[in-house]
Amino acid sequence: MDKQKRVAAIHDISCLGKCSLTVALPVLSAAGIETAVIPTAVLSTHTGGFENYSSMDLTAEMPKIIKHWKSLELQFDAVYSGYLGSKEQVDIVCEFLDNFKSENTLSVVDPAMADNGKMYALFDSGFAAEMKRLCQKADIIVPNVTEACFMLDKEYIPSGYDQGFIENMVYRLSDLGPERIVLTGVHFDDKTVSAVAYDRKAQKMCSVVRDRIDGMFHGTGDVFASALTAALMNGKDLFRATEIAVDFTVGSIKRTIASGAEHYGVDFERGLGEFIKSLEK
Ligand code: PXL
Repeated sequence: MDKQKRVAAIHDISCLGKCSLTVALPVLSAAGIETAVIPTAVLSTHTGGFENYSSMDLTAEMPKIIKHWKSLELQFDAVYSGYLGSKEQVDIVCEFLDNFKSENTLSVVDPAMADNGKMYALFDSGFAAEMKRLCQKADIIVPNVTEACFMLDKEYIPSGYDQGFIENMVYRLSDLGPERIVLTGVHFDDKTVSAVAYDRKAQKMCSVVRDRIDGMFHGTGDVFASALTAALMNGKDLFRATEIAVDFTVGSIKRTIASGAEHYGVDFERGLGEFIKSLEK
């Protein structure tokens, strides 16, 4: 039997709302991956669309967890980070990569901080420069178009851009350092949404295009990035992993709509079976 893969997932715990660690953990675990976690904060809900949420910052705890892990001489096949609460937490994750990233460790950074042209509630636009520092150290980054615009100091355009605009954006993101980019939420027109994956070494770019579904679905960035990481850890190449992650995310949105329930995040759970089957193919 192959050695089991181990991933360090560094995100917040939003207790309700299905994002960050409450998505990363089940998705990676279902994909057969041991998942160690460094929680960055505990919030009663995520900050998108809820009010009066509680929030406890865990910045002070993070170095203690990392110090203990160092003493255990752990090795990780991937380090997967997402929502970080402050510049200090970016510094901690950068240092974590310096300490734990070996030749065989993949670093996946989802610069979770913005969507639909706006930074999330607890950030100002200055935070994009901090996140950019972390992206510079990553092997793969998974920004949406808003996050990419903030990191590249580009004006956000919601839709209708051409292939050249997006290609240029992807090349500039790759110039920051990461060899592979997966840009999400790309609206080439009003009817479709694409994920654009680029592999600099292979000099290849590929778009996974699906029908656009209207509405705001929180946590889909985390569902996507977690599924992508899981697929890569299961030996899929970047383009197949992107396709698997897109279909898992789209399926989760469709189930959420079809069940008509008041949704606190998308129904990814009932797609896990099919997701695992797609990893086995
Ligand atoms: O899904 C991104 C995310 C993660 N964590 C928290 C958030 C958000 C998006 O709003 O608020 C706390």
